Amino acid sequence: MEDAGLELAQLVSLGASYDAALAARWRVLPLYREDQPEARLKSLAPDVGLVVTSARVGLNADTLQVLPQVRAICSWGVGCDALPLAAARTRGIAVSNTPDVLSECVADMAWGLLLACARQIPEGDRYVRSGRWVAQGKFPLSTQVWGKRLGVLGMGRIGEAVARRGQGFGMTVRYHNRHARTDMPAYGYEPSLVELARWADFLVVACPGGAATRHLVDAPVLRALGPQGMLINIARGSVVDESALIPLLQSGELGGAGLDVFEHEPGAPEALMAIDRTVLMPHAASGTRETAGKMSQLVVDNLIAWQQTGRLLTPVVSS
Ligand code: 8YV
Repeated sequence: MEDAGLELAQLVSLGASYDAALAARWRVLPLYREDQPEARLKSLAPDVGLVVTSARVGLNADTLQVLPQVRAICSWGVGCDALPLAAARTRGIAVSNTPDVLSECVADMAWGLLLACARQIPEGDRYVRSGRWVAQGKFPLSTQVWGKRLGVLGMGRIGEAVARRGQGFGMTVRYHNRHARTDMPAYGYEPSLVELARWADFLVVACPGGAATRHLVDAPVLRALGPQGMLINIARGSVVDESALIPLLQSGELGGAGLDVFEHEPGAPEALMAIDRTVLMPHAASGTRETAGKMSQLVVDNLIAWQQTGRLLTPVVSS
């Protein structure tokens, strides 16, 4: 037993049955019931040995600093940009996330946004509901999807699931990554993101967030994607420079954008809402009942594995 007697601080609920599974094994502090869970966590400091959080809620490095007993942080979600990875590494604290189980649903959402943007589905829906179909007649022509060029920024597990769907649509796929992947001969590697954007009809952002990728998709990349091109982001808002994106969409120098994530969440800039060629979602790409359950189960399984073996099932390996 790695953690006999340790307290487990829950900054987020995993759902009733998963919370109960935790409470059956550990002394749980359900801090998600409080107004300011992290502030409360700081005040409880000394006895907390395990922390359950999420990709969105995260954990601050300065909170970790006042928690001397913490041995493991288990996060719900794949993104690690809100987790104190450097501080955890220095102190030998194990950190897990929930990769793989969400990749297919996130890729589905990328495709939902891509199809919605290209075929103008939300616009068509508004056209029908507002009576303009009857009053004004035929809906304007939209953009073909099948057989087009799909660019993927970040060929990780989610990028791969996005690319696989592209093959079903008869698309040619290229990607940009820090390194070319030798295990993916079907997809072309493009060392320059601007060149990938110039080539692509649709550019899907699927790379991790954080300082290393901040504003990677900037004005030159968006200009290269061009008036017929469309940007899809299911990764992190921080990867796209919104102050460059908005004027290019307004002027028509970029064809459209399907966005599940934004620089300042919750919420999206009014300017993006005012543009017809955007499709906006409230950071919900992984948000299906099925996947949320798998993510919660994986958090519980990570904690049990850590308790029984001292090892996490899906540790975050930070570079
Ligand atoms: C989650 C996500 O909805 O996994 C991630 O990194 O962004 C989403 O799947 C959410 O952020 C988890 O808290």
